[in-house]
Amino acid sequence: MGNKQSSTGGSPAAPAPADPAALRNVVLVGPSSAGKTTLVEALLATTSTIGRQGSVTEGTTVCDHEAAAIEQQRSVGLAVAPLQHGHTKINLVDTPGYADFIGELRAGLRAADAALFVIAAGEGVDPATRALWQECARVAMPRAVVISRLDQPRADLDAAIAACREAFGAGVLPLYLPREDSTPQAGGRGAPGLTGGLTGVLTAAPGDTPAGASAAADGERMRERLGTARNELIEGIIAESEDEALMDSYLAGEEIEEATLIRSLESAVARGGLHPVLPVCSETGLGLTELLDGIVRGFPSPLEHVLAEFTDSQGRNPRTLAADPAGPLAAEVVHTSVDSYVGRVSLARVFSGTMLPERPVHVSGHGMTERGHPDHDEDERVAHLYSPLGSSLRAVPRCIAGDLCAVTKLVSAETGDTVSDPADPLLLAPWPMPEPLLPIAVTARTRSDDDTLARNLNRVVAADPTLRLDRATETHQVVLWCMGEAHADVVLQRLREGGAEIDTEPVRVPLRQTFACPAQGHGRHVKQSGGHGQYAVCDIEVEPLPRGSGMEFADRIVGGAIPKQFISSVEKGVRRQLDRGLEAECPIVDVRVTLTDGKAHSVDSSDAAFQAAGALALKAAAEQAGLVTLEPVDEVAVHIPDEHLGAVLGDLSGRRGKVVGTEPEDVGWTVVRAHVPASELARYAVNVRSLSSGSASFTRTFSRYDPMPG
Ligand SMILES: Nc1nc2c(ncn2[C@@H]2O[C@H](COP(=O)(O)OP(=O)(O)OP(=O)(O)O)[C@@H](O)[C@H]2O)c(=O)[nH]1
Ligand SMILES: [Mg+2]
Repeated sequence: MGNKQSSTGGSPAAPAPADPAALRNVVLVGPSSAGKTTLVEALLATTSTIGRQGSVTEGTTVCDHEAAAIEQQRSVGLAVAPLQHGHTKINLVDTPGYADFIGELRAGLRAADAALFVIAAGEGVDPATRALWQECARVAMPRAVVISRLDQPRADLDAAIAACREAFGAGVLPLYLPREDSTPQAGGRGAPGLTGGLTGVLTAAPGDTPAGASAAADGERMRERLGTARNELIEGIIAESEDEALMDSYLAGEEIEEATLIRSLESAVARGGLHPVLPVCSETGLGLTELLDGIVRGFPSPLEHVLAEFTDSQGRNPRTLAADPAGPLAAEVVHTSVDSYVGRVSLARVFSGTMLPERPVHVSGHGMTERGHPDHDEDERVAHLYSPLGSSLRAVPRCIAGDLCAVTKLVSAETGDTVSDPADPLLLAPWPMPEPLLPIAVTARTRSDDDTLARNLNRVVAADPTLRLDRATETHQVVLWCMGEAHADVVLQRLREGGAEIDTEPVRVPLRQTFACPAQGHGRHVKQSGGHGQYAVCDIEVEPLPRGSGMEFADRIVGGAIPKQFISSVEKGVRRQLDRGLEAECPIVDVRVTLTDGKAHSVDSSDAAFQAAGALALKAAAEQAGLVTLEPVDEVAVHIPDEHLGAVLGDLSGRRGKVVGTEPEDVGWTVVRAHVPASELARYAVNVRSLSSGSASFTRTFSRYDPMPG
């Protein structure tokens, strides 16, 4: 939420509806630069929620308030902007379009009941855009398509609609169309018809003569176009309708009432079968009111959102809840930020019940252990309750089922946690978080930077569930696993907050060594001059074992050459030396060490002396055999569109990768499995993206250690 928690000056008080039917939670999804943040800004200005429309390029928007967003001139995190349109409160949830920030998009999908899928009129539908559409489809998110940036020279509304229909199916149908306008465009910019306003495809009477169409030919063309669009839309609505009476009257050629059509449109959108298209231009204001009307009339309210199952905090007794303000409290933390002034700010979507200030709550977080977030169940207290507007927090008296609110100082609350009544603790399984695959090693320049780094690390990790912190003990590095370079830039910027000098360094991979061949070693630790002496002698044999065997210790002492209690001392000494390693200071693995002989002294032998002798024997054996360095090898699975298969295979062989299989996946996609040394994968997250125009993805899991060449 940035660091300027302030009231919003002249803007109206935060709306706080009492009925979920008067709410719409709408997430904006779409590729980077589609104009989502600008559209939120325009909608806020047009409803007088803010006094003046800010701009992304000037860094003055409500949603892109974080320093990293202003610098990168794109959104880097989810932001909420509520507005009031008529009697409805619309919570706009802006998300970043860039692939690195997919975690923020998923959180936004969780917070909302419907999506505006925003596409710039001049751009086609590229693989990254299709991937975003799939993200929405995966969670069955109802969505409309917004064609934006219509004032730009390359803008072509018809081409954009055609591209969307081709990519997303025949359910993509215009709800509004621009009126033809014979007046010349200001400065000759943009698509024709931009200044004439919009006509509702459903609401305009078929013979309506559009305003501004002075030429009869224009009017005729427009009528035809509207007529075709209207028929297509009505057919689309009827096809998606489950109302047989409606279908019958349509087939009988009866005129269907507008109110019935709009009701049926809303349920077709809610079911996900129909995606109305709305043209907008944030620059000129075209289509903004129509979009707000469309959201109120054509989008589902929280009452229609079928909620996932809640359980008790042990994962038992599944329950179905509804958006009932009088029901049991059940909310989910969809976003967390840690502000240097107000501390932790948890953005919550209330699914059931009503959240009130100054009340105890139960916070449950389960199922994120692998990501470094241990299971937790805590009773805490909500202090104040806020409605966020970008970085500003405005106090509200309550937050009912279906609404979004910000809660400060819930110290244990992490993104994905469930907030409920301490008398009736509930749990909702978190949504799947993406796997970060780009490791960045960070170091602080000075001791005081080190303190700031430690503080900032906690803050940054708490606020970002897509980030994984790995304090790699073997390589003595602090490694942050990020989603990609843009995410890494944001993470570094957050870590440097407060002026800390933080550097990055190449990520080291943890190497191992093993014996090249069998060898023997003699260890003698004898010191008998003055005082208490030390006496230990041992002989060992060391032989290499297959990969992954670890270390085995065997005792072949006969006749009590070393007393029993010192045999384990030798083993301890050998094991410690193996762990410490020798020349390269990396652990020695996959060996069997056999103790064959030795000598002890009745007074001077001790545990410590035999440990030292064991270590010396191992060193001697290693010198005789020579050591082989082993490197970690991962199994990667790369998911690629077929047209990029050749490039990805060529690149894998350049990384010493061995392909172990290629299988077809969905139509046009292949999954390649390969074994690749981890040292070659440090920047694979970046490389694979550029090899495939951003469409490929991959997973990696540790496979084994293999000898390093040369
Ligand atoms: N001319 C014109 N420019 C626009 C319009 N909408 C957005 N832009 C510009 O397009 C660029 C990208 O807009 P954003 O609103 O940041 O796009 P976004 O979809 O939020 O992008 P991400 O945050 O990266 O996902 C900015 O420079 C905007 O000023 C529009 O309607 N007309
Ligand atoms: Mg944005």
